[in-house]
Amino acid sequence: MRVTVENGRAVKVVGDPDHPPTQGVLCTKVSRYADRVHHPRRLTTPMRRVGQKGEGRFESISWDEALRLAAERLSEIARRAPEAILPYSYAGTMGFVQGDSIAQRFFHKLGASQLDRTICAAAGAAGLKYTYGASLGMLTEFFDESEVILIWGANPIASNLHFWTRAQEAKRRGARLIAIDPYRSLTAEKCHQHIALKPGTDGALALAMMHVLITEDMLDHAYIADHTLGFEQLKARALDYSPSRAAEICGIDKQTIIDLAHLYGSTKKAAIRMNYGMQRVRGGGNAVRAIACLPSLTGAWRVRSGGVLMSSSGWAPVDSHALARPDLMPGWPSNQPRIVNMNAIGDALCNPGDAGFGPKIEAIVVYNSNPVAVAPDSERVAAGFAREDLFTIVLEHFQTDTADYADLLLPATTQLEHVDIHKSYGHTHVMVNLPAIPPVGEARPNTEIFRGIARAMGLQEPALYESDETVASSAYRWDDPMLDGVTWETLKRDGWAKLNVPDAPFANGGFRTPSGKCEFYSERLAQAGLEPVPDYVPPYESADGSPELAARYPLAMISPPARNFLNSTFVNVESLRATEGEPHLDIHPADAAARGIHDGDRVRIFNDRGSMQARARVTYKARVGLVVGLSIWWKKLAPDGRNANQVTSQALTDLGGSATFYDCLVEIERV
Ligand SMILES: Nc1nc2c(c(=O)[nH]1)N[C@H]1C(S)=C(S)[C@@H](COP(=O)(O)OP(=O)(O)OC[C@H]3O[C@@H](n4cnc5c(=O)[nH]c(N)nc54)[C@H](O)[C@@H]3O)O[C@H]1N2
Ligand SMILES: Nc1nc2c(c(=O)[nH]1)N[C@H]1C(S)=C(S)[C@@H](COP(=O)(O)OP(=O)(O)OC[C@H]3O[C@@H](n4cnc5c(=O)[nH]c(N)nc54)[C@H](O)[C@@H]3O)O[C@H]1N2
Ligand SMILES: [Mo]
Repeated sequence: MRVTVENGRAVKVVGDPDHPPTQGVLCTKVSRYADRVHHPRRLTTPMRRVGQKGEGRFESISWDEALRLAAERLSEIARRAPEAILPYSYAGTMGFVQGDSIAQRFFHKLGASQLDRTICAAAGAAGLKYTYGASLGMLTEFFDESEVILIWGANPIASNLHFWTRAQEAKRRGARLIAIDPYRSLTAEKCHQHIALKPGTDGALALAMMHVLITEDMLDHAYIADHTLGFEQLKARALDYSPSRAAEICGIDKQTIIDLAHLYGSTKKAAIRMNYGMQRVRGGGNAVRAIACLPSLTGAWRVRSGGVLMSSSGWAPVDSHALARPDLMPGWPSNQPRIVNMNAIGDALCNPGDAGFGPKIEAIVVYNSNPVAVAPDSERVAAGFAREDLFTIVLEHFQTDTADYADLLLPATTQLEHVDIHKSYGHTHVMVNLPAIPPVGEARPNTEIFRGIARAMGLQEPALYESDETVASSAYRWDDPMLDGVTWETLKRDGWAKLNVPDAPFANGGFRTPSGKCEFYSERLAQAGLEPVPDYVPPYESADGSPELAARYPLAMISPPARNFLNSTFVNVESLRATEGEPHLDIHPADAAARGIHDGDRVRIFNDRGSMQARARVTYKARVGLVVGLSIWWKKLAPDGRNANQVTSQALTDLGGSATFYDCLVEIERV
C-alpha cells in the first residue's frame, strides 16, 4: 500500500502496482483507509469510564494516569491469581509486531490465562495440518492457467479480490468456474454454475465426488501410491457416500454431484479455492480434510494450476517463539497457565460451568478485536462484559461496541502510524509496514501501550522493552530457504518479498505430515481419539443433527461478511456503511410467503439465544430453508442495536475448536 501524505495527513492510499499478487489494486474498503485514519471519531486520548458499563461515557485522562490505573489493578490481580487476567485479541491487525509480540510477552510474563485464537480459521487449519502437515496450498498466481476452478465456501469478490482477478482471467481463457455455496453470493452469480448445497454438508459432497472418481477409476494411481497414506481406508469411507445418499444430505441433485466429479476428474488443471466460509460449522474440520484429499486422488498436484488453496500462511518461516516468547510463562513448557477458547468468551466471563476452569476472570485486556460485536452468542458476551467486578481495558481506534464496556479505553495507532511485518494467508509474499504519518492525537502503538503498562508495574524483563524494529526483525527465520537472500534490511527497502515456494509445491509429494505424505488416514487423529479418516459430520443445528430444534427453528442462518466491511472494521466509515445501507436478511420467496413476509418488511430473527431485526429481501439468492444476513454490523449502528451474533452459538467445530457461526437455526417473523 502506498500512502500520499500532505502536512502530516494521509490524503490518499493506493495499491503498490509492483506487488505481483495485488497489482496495485485495493479492495473497496481499504481504498477508504485514509477516511478511517482521520475519521472525526478517532480516539485521540486515553479515557476512563464515568458512566455505567456499556453506556459508553468516558472522560479524558493523561497517559501517565491511564498506565498507573492499569498497572495498579493488574498488579493486584496478578499477585493473587494471574490466570484471572485474560488477553483477548484477533484480526484487527494481523501484523506480527502489533499482534503477536510485546502483548504476548507481557501476558506470558504475568502468567495470565492464554487465549486460544480460534474464531476464524482453526477448523480449516487443523484440517490442513492433519492432511498436508500445515496450512499450505497452491499459489494464487497460477489459477489463471486452471481449466476448472471450484470456488468452495468462498466469496472472493467480497473477501479475496486479488484471487478473483486470476479466476476471471482463467474464465476468459475458457476455464469453467463453479461456486459451491448455499448462497448465491456476488461470486456465485458470476460463475458458470452454482451448486447451492445446505450449509455444513460439504464433507458429504466431497466424499460422494470421491465415490464417483473411485468407482469410475478417474484416479492417478502412481500419485496415490507414491505420495498418499491410507487410500484403502479412504476408499471404504467414500464408498459409503453414494451420490444419491449425498444428494439427500446436501439437498441437491444426484446428477449434479456426478457431473461435478466428472468435470473435476477430467483434467489435472483442476484447482479448488476453498475458503473459511465452509468450515464455520460443526463438521468444518472433517469437510476441509475431505476436500483437501481430492487433488491427491486425481494427481492435480502434478501441475502448478492444480491443487487446493485454502491458506498459504504456513509457507512463511515465522519465528513465533522469538515473537511471543512463551518461555516467559511460569511453568513453561510442561505446566503452562490455562487456555481459554475465545469462541466461548461469553460463558468464560459469565459462568464457565466447568469446575476445572479455575479462577474467575477478573480482568480482560482487549486489543485488535471487537468481541461484543464479533463473538458468537453475543447476549452472553455482552452480559459478561457488563459484569461490575470485571476490569476491562480496551485498546482501540474507535469507540466500538466493546469499547463501550471499557474501564480504560486507550487510543491505538493504525497501520499508517506504526511499524509492522506481515505474512499473508492468500498469497505467498511477506511484507513490511513502515509508518507514513505520525500518530494521530495521542495514539500509541499496541506495543508501546503494553511496554508502558509493564513499566508502570515495575516488570524487569528486557524482552518487554524491545523496540518495534527489533521485534519486527526477529519475526522470521531469515536463514530459512523460503527467504533465500531476504533480510530485514532488504525487506524494509523493498516493502515485500516473494517466498521461495515451488510453482507446483506437491508435484513430487513432500507434504509436511509425519509420514511426508498426504494423509488420507491420520495416525495423529487416531491417537487423539478422533476419527482418522475424513467423514461427514452433520451440523449441530439441522434436521439431521437436532430434529426437535429444527421443528421449532426451521431456517438455517448464515452471516458471512459484507463486501464493504472487514468483519466489524469500517462499519463506522459513513461512505462504506451507506453502500451497505442497513442490516438485511435475504430469504427465499417460498420461506417468505409461508410467513407472510414481503420484500422490504422488517423482520425479527430469533432463536433461544436471542434476536435481531433486519429488512427482508425476498430473493432466490437464498436457497429454500436458508436465510442470509451479511455482517458484521456494529450493534449501535443498527436500528435495533443488535447484530447477527445475537443468534449464533458458542459450540465448537469437530477439529481445532473453531467457531460455528454458520451452524445456526432460527425462525423469522414480521415485525
Ligand atoms: N470484504 C471483506 N473481505 C474479507 C473479510 C470481510 O469481513 N469483508 N474478512 C476477512 C476474513 S477475517 C476472512 S476469514 C475471510 C472470509 O472469507 P471467506 O473465506 O470467503 O469466507 P466467508 O465470507 O465467511 O464465506 C464465504 C462463502 O461461504 C459460504 N458458506 C457459508 N456456509 C457454507 C457452507 O456450509 N458450505 C459452503 N460450501 N459454503 C458456505 C457463504 O455463503 C459465503 O458466500 O475474508 C477476509 N476478507
Ligand atoms: N456472525 C459472524 N461473526 C463473525 C464472522 C462471520 O462471518 N459472521 N467472522 C468471524 C471472523 S472470520 C473473524 S476473523 C472475526 C474477526 O473479528 P475481530 O478480530 O474482532 O475483527 P474486527 O471486527 O475487524 O475488529 C478488529 C478491531 O480491531 C481494531 N484494530 C485494528 N487495528 C488495530 C491496532 O493496530 N491496534 C488496536 N488496538 N486495535 C486495532 C479495529 O479498530 C477493530 O475495531 O469475526 C468473526 N465473527
Ligand atoms: Mo477471519
